[in-house]
Amino acid sequence: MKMRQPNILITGTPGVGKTTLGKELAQRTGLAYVNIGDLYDGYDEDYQCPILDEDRVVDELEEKMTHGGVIIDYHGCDLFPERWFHIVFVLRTDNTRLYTRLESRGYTEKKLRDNVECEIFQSIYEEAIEAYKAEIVHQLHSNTPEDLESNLEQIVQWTKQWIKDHN
Ligand code: DAT
Repeated sequence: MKMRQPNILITGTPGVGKTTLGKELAQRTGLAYVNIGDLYDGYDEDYQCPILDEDRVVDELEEKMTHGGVIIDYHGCDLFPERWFHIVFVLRTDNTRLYTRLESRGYTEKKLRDNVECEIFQSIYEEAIEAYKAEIVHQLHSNTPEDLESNLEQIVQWTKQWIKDHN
């Protein structure tokens, strides 16, 4: 029988480091990495903002998620079925650092403000604890390269243990 592997959700405000962490984690664990924004975000010309066809995302990923071993990266979390994930990480970054990271992406003043506010109000964390059992939701500091390395080590360790426990 095929080895069981966990599904991991990496979420948080844009710019907190989800993609950096997710891709490296996939390298180190052999799990698959899926960036929802890159794959599915469309663009609403009228409102000048990204739009996501949530039903399509859920339909298209269902089989892969049932199979297991997927890391999902998205700046939102309540669109996915709760049963998909074994663990949820919400990355958190200090406001000034986040501002600098987003500024270098060339975001407009309004988009900068909206995103930094999203982080200050811990909107994604609130969304995560509404959508998933509190026990599986973990916040991680994502300020420095040292944070990145320590987060990677912890999640790799968790993944190994999960695989041991479920096979
Ligand atoms: P996200 O996918 O959440 O939008 P990202 O992975 O693209 O974020 O990272 C945004 C920028 O911040 C990018 O230039 C890499 C940098 N970065 C990511 N994690 C970091 C960390 N722990 N320490 C310092 N810089 C980090």
